[in-house]
Amino acid sequence: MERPVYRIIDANFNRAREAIRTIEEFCRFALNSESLAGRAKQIRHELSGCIGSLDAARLISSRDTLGDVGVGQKVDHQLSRSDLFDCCTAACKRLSEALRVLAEALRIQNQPDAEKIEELRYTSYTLEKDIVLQSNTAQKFKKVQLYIVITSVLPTEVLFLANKCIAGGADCIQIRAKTVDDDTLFALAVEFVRLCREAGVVSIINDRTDIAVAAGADGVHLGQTDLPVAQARKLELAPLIVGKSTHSLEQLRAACDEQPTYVGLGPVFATDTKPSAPAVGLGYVKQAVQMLERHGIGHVAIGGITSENVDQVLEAGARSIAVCSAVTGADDPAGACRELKRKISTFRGK
Ligand code: TZP
Ligand code: MG
Repeated sequence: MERPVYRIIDANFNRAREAIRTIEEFCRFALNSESLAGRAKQIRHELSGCIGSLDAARLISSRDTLGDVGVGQKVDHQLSRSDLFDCCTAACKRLSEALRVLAEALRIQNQPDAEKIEELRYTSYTLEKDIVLQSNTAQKFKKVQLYIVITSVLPTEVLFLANKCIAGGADCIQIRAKTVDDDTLFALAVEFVRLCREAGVVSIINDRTDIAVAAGADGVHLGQTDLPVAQARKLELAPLIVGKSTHSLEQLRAACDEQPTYVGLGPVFATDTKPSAPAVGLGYVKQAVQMLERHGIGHVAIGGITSENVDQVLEAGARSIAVCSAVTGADDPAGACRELKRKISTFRGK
């Protein structure tokens, strides 16, 4: 191969390796995602494997940084980054550019390696997509402190309560209307999503990924017998928050493998809203929060929580609190939300 070809391969191998390392560090340290970091690592190793089959001595001897006319050439904003996500996004773009150049240059003499690099380019596009979806939904859910579940099946009541919860400062609201016809639920969901969006409140639909996606909701909440998380994700048209209920450590471990945006932990206390489920207790909340934080997955503690006992749940480590009857059954649902928010803020020392 001619020297310029070696120079191009050397430069773009370095560029790609540095970019994939930046992506890996973001997945590992910012997203806490073992699976995304593992996928980035795999790309890094496969890339090194491809380049390793070339003549390493010739590659390095062809390097001429001092004589490179491109060194130091900058365009406006080339180096401006607003946050780590921005760094990762820039690295994803740089990675695909470098892989494309590598494939073109390798094609001159080494068709199998060129093909392999092309495969890596496509693998990296999917990785970029999954990183963006995960970051976007995790960021949105991180802001949720008070999550209200509305179980009514009467559309006017659902919208009335949603308005009250918004006025009271709820950060996220879920519609849990299990016995409503699809057309009615869809129309309700559209109106509910509009209300929530205008107020900057996260909107979630229980059970029904199809309705959540069709209505443009921020997310769907899945129970143990609903669609698996991966299948729900196949339906998303925009980043979709996916929540998963758990009632035991065994279910929690399985949920960690599924990588939802957040996991429901409950019922923390026995509750008439879900009478069939035995209470999991505060010990479960404590253990689960620790395990989920290690996996970069959010959580919400749910079940029998009121302004009287919310401090115990916060003490156990819960950062997001879900409440149904203590708000929706209150004479003043907005006031009940405000009181819960006040307790959460006081606990956090704000
Ligand atoms: N999942 C676990 S407990 C529960 C759900 C949906 C019901 C929570 O309702 P409440 O009235 O806040 O106890
Ligand atoms: Mg369900």
